[in-house]
Amino acid sequence: MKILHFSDTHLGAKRYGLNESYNDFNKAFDEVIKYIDELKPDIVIHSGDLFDKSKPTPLTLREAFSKIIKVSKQVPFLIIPGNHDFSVSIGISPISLLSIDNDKIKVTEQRDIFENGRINVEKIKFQFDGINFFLIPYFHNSGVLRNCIDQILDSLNPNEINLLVLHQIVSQEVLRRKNKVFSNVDIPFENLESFDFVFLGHFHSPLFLNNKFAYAGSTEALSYDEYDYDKNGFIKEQSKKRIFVYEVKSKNEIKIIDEITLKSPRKFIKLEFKDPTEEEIRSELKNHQDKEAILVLKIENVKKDVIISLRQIKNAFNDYFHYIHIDHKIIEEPIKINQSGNISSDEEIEKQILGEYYEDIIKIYNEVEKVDDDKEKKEKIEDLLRRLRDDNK
Ligand SMILES: [Mn+2]
Repeated sequence: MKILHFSDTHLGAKRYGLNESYNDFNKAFDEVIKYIDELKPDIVIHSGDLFDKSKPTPLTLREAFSKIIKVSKQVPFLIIPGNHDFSVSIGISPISLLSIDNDKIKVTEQRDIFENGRINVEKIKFQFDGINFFLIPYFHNSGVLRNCIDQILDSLNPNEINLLVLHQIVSQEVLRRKNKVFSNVDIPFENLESFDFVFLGHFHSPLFLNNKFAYAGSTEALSYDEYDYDKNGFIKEQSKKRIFVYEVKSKNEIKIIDEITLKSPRKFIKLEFKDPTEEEIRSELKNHQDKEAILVLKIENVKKDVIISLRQIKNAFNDYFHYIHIDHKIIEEPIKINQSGNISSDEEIEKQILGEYYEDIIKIYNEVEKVDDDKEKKEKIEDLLRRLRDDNK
């Protein structure tokens, strides 16, 4: 049996607030659909986060559903809701609409799988060609999840082939790579060893653990840190978005037979700087111009005055990239001592600089703080204020 596994398509997402990014997620999804058509697997697994939000727009719903229904006419489609697909209080996602009157699409929902406080294993188990698929919807509460898994394990027939589809964190390795070392694993993969293979969603980079736990990763990046980058700032080949095709021969022979790197995901370039001058940043950017790429400027130890020039750099180079995302950490300013020998506050320093204009400028500035939703306007006003201040230094 041939299984195609993909995950975390996040349809409807808008990355960095960019309208065009809506299409990026759709394009990646379409590319996967194209491969399903070409590769003709016996079954397709989507391990959660089909949508980015629990209430997708009618347009997002219609586009996704028409494509999945079309696919399901050729091949059974198994899918679980991820944490993005539903709100915990309702326990049901829009995905389950797909399975109404369509036994080629299997969806399991939290709302449907419990009876008298216990899980009804039959509701989450599907059989194809003598192979058992267990589809577990995302659980926010790891206690309930572990309980649920225990009940499935009790009912497992060890002579049959048992495959699990899950949207959770199963290893400290995932938390380490997400920089969330103080969070907890939902269920450790050691507790899942009785399954013959576990198809995972939730973590957005492809990751294998112990030969039988596989995160497919997302099909398009929500954030630049889903990728690893080489020293020139380009995405490393092995961290690119991909889908996996498995062949299930027997309990002990479940292997990848095809691994396809997606072509459509948006390019990212990440340039890192430590305590840079404005000129250093500008000359690096000139070497990397790419209108198709999102440029990430990651800057450590930036001084406050360089932040001002970062905005100017961003404006100057905007047309040379698809988008410029700046991620910076501000360096602590050294303590300033005023004339009377006391430590002077930021407010005092501002008063010294702005002089008689101080009150007026603060008034305008507070107004600016309120127009948070209009970033461009805000940046323009801030720029004007800065110029006014510099002229009066
Ligand atoms: Mn996700």
